[in-house]
Amino acid sequence: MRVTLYLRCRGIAPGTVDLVSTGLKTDHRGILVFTLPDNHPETLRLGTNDLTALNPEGRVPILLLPDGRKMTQSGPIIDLIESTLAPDDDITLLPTDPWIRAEVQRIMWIIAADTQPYQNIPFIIQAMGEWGMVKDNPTRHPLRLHFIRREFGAIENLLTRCAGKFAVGDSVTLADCFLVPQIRNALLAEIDLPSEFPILSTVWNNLLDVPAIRAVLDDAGGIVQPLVYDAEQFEVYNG
Ligand SMILES: N[C@@H](CCC(=O)N[C@@H](CS)C(=O)NCC(=O)O)C(=O)O
Repeated sequence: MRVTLYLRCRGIAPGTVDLVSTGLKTDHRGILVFTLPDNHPETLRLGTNDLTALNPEGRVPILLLPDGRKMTQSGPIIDLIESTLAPDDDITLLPTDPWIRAEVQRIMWIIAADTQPYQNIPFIIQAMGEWGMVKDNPTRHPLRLHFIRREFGAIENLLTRCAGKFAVGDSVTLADCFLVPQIRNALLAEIDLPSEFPILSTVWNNLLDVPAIRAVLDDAGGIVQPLVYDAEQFEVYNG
């Protein structure tokens, strides 16, 4: 979703980057596993729908270049696409001023490095089932709530100085593209944004008024992150 938000907010012409939906399967723990889509030329060429054939991490997003090279990780993918575009000072999602640019990147890194991996539901399900972590509802697990609250608290503090209408100033930046999916996850965890993180909540409401962002959220199932594990299979696994 970070990359999709970037593409839409940057106004990149549809078709410049084709978005391909992955397939999905569920493993014995109820964890959703991304697969290569049936009948995609790359799936047919590889003769498997195992996503690790394209990305050894088994994660999305993956950017396929026409010459066959593949890039992974949302930040470098965005960077690579941006480097192919003519500069457009009207739609810059990464400001040129060094300090403001670093402020944007700081929020991106807090989300990508310090928040998302620790609240990732597959990781939480595995830690409960295999490494003795306290058992609880995966979406509201204390570990998940802890990391979202800890890092959103830090971001709220930063926003007192850098936020305008959006996370950094009055234009949408990559900081917002990284925040949006994490906020959806916080809403799935039933975190009360307005009372716990009022500035972040105001920024979120402003982001929801941006048509490009609303369109991406609508395509992805709404404002709240939909459930991303098979609850029945999880019950069987978790006992
Ligand atoms: N740091 C990676 C995170 C990618 C990531 O975690 N993607 C999720 C989907 S939103 C995924 O593929 N999860 C599957 C898994 O964790 O096995 C990035 O920014 O691209």
